[in-house]
Amino acid sequence: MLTFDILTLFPGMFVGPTTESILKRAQQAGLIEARLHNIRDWATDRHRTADDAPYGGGAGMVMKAEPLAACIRAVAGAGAPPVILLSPDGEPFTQAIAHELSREERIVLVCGHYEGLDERVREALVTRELSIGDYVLTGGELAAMVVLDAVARLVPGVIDAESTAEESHSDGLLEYPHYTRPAVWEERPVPPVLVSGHHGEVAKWRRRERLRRTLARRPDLLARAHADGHLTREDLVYLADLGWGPG
Ligand code: 58G
Repeated sequence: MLTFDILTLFPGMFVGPTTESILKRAQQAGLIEARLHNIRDWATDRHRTADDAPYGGGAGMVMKAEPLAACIRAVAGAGAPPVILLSPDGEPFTQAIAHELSREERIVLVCGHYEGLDERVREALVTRELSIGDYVLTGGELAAMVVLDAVARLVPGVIDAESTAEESHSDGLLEYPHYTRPAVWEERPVPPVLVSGHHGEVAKWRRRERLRRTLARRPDLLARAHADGHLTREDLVYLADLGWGPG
């Protein structure tokens, strides 16, 4: 069982993603749990203030240290789980990090808002900072949902084990193209090899499609896959035909 504790000023944003489809089923099956905590509940003043103006001046507001710290401490407890802040300044989130996090018992996800949070909370309580990509969002919630989804689907039992082992990025290559009925759609036939019944030929075709696509779209991944020993001699022969060579 993997528990996600999500700290946010807007718990309602998580309703759809956590109450529909696969994450809903995974929670019902007791494989994961997503618990929402409203940071504002930890503000102690009459107006339940969670933000304030920045010292030194400047635009926007900053999340106050006390409510956020109280919330993190109450939720993290004694177990010392990873406390992850979603931010554009974070380490790039990858499939390898998703795998690593899927082996935790508990993960605390902190969603910042406004211009950010008081730096002292980051120093004192945040153990890891992740970014889902080089763009800025209005809050960390959407980034937290991306991490939640990518990690939850790797927890054993959440989805078919075969599809996570085979998929794009676990061996560093992009996926092969998929087809289903009808056999011809708007004059476009399914590649004949897929309906031939020759399983060996299908596997070979799919491997080549993956190599071809990765070369065309993400040559950086191909170089990495080679360095990591994911390419066979046969792969290298095919890639040489396409004009690719390692370095
Ligand atoms: C410091 C600075 C702490 C994630 C800003 C917190 C979150 C993009 C991503 C913040 C985000 C990403 C303020 C609003 C971060 C907060 C939040 N934007 N690329 N926005 O993963």
